[in-house]
Amino acid sequence: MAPSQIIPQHFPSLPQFSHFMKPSRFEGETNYLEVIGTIPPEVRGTFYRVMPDPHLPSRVEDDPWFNGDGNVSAFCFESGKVHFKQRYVRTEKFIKECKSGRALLGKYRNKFTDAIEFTVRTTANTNIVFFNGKLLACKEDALPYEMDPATLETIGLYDFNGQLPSLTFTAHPKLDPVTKEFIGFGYEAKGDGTPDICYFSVDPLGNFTDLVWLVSPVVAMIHDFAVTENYVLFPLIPHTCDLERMKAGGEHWQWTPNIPLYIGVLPRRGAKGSDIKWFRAPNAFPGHTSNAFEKDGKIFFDLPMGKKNVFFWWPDSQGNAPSPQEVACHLSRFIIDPSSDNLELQPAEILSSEDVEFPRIDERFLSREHSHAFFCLNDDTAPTIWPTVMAKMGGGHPVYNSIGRLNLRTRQFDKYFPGNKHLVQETVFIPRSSGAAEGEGYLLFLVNNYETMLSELHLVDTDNFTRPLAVILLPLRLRQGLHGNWVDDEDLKLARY
Ligand code: V55
Ligand code: FE
Repeated sequence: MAPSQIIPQHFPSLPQFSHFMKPSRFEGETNYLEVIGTIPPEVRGTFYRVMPDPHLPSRVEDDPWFNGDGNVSAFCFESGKVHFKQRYVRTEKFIKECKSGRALLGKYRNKFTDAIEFTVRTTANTNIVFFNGKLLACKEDALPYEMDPATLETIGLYDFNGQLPSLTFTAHPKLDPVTKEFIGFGYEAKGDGTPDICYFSVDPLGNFTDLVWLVSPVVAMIHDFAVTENYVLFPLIPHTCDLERMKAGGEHWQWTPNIPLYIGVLPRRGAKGSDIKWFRAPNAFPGHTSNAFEKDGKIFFDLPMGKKNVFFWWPDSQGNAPSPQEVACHLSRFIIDPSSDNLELQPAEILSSEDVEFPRIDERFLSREHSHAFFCLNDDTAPTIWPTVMAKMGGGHPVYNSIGRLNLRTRQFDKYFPGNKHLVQETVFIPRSSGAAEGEGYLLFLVNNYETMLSELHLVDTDNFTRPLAVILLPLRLRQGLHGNWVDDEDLKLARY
């Protein structure tokens, strides 16, 4: 790709840029969204979520969904009303491309294909998390960008006041609900293709208490992780990186079916890098983590897993990848003895036969034994009118038509169906009150409506799971996003000194 390459001023006719997936590219605000039903006044706070949303046509014709610019939506719930705001993260990439009026970034996580040299080339497009008064837009290839929680203005890169030496930071940090510690890591932490992992723990005042450098057995993607009271767990997705391939203009990631699924287990406190144990299971795709906890000296680790390459747009060395329809994930449970020297894991137990991903729990139980999990669900028994949806869907993203809830004690699985021309995005769980029982509260998620080609928010009471309490209508279409979080008004006040 020559730096002078002429880029068309329209998006290519490819699934990831078409129909509902046509970049939304909207910034601004709309107050008093239309509400059908009622929003309980005790639902007070802001739902933040982020979507990859290319602000300009890319230099790479078949650019994957994952490479779009982070565009952050905020839905502020106040006295039963909802106000909407949306703003792109002002990354170095976004700012420089705005100035030159054309795309400058090259392929996903391949700096050798860029038109110019960036200091930081992240799109900050994967998650938006709140910790200690800071709102952080995260992508795993760089440090997060801090944003103003009220205005969504970008403040700048955040390195925990100089305490984080890693070049990267996960998009899935965890908050221990008991100790209020913030736990994170970066991988490829010393640069592209390096096996170094930087694990760290931050106290509630923002001071680092643990920082451990680890070495990964393979340079593989570590998208999500899990924490228990005393351990951290790092599942490696068997997509591996090769710097030489990148220099030749190839992909950062290649599906590698001949390596095991590694799960690194490290004590959370006071550990050295050599304390990590890399447990092994047969090759598989570990998805997002649901939760992990300790019981009877063992670690229970729950996560949806797929047999096939879920990131089908990054094929194996032969160019092989499954078709999107072949990919399915089932909630699975590893039981790990952290004291064992036998690193071969027993096969994971399949906890439910439903096809699920994007697990969420009542995060007041994160790292402790939980009894409920919520998911995006692919329910092939539901009456979705697939020809209508498929014709307008675009593509290149996961497809889920329902929300699921699994009770881990009874194994009962409940389903919420948003409508027959609708798909769902990731849900968040909102406790009914700070003292409410586990799983008692509300689910809130975006719904893609393929009849109106607009977005909606559905608010569902966990006590009446099959019907929405409120449907909140947006006057615009928000393409498929990744992750988001509910931030309670009490916590948001931390940001308003
Ligand atoms: C994921 C998403 C990313 C990424 C790496 O969902 C992994 C997984 C939106 O970007 O860069
Ligand atoms: Fe993720």
